[in-house]
Amino acid sequence: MNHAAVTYELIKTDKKTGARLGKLHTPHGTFDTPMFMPVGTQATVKTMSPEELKEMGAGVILSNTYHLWLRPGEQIVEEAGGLHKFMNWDQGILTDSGGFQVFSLSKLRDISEEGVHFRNHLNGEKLFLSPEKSIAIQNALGSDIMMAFDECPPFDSSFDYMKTSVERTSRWAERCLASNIHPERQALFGIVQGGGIKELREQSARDLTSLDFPGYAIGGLSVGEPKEKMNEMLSYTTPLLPSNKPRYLMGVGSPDSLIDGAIRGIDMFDCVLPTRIARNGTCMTEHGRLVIRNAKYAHDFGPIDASCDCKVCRNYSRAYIRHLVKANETFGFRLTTYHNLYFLIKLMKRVRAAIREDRLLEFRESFFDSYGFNKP
Ligand code: PRF
Ligand code: ZN
Repeated sequence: MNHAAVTYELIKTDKKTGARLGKLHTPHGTFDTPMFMPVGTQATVKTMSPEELKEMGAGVILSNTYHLWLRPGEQIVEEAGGLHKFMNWDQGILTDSGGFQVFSLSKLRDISEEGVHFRNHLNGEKLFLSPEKSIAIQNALGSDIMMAFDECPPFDSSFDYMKTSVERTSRWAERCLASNIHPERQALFGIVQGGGIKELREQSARDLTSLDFPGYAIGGLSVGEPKEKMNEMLSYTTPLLPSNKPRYLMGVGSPDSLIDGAIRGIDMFDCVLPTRIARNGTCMTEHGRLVIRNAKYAHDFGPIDASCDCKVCRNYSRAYIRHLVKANETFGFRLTTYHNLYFLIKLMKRVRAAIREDRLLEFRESFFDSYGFNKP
């Protein structure tokens, strides 16, 4: 009997690639992997109701320690009975630790061994976040999967800075593990850093795997480096991680990177991309990105994507959605968001079917051709 909050069941490894078919068992359900997790930064996946998320097949959603700590405050979420009850979501929730958000949202910050001093991006107030504080907030939120408090340095940081940072992130990871008061119902994942430097990725993976986390994330990628570099680092890093634990690539959600990540043994992904581009009227389709504001769709009464069977594509036209988006009507953004999330959730289903049927590389080839990634 395994009493860990979250466990990974490996069903099949693709012989030609490193891709894995598996199941993630959590206190709020079991989810097929590889999977894409929609982002609900402020305890809502922007414009979507939990009922819609369930209907489209979302399993685990992501939320943010940093945002919920500042507003409404984790005590209010705890008083509600935890984040699941607060937002009426009975499936999985993963919370990011706040480290990455401090680095991306706050210009003024001061990192020390103890933690990070910075200013609230909403009102300028002085704040402090540490491994212990991040875990205390995540324990109060009650997420199924908590992330360790890490530093994600710029990709082009010097070797010396990157090494100092990786070593501190490892010490922080140990402090995070020691301060989790609910290990039986909240799993804590470690985050491998090391930028584009193999030696440091190896050091980071070695440090973290020796701490025996129930899952591992790969952080510090998709931060502006070329895609080839990200794939090279993934090919190098995933084999350093134990095969009986889930692997999560943080902040990656473009269709090509989801497929290329799965090929390299990644099981979980999250990204604001599908929801963010939806809110400026960009849709993901089988034939690449479609900018719904474009004049050429004014008289187009066909669906966003003829090969999509989502409720938006079954009921609403490009011309109608274009009108709503141009008129800044909220309903337009709900429709594009629903379609984009459905598209990525279905893409992961297709990836899983391809792994099951030993045709992932062939699927990659035909999807890339159709989406336009193979164009010269
Ligand atoms: N660390 C954390 N969250 C993240 C990242 C990271 O490196 C990234 C990098 N792509 C996205 N979100 N904690
Ligand atoms: Zn659709």
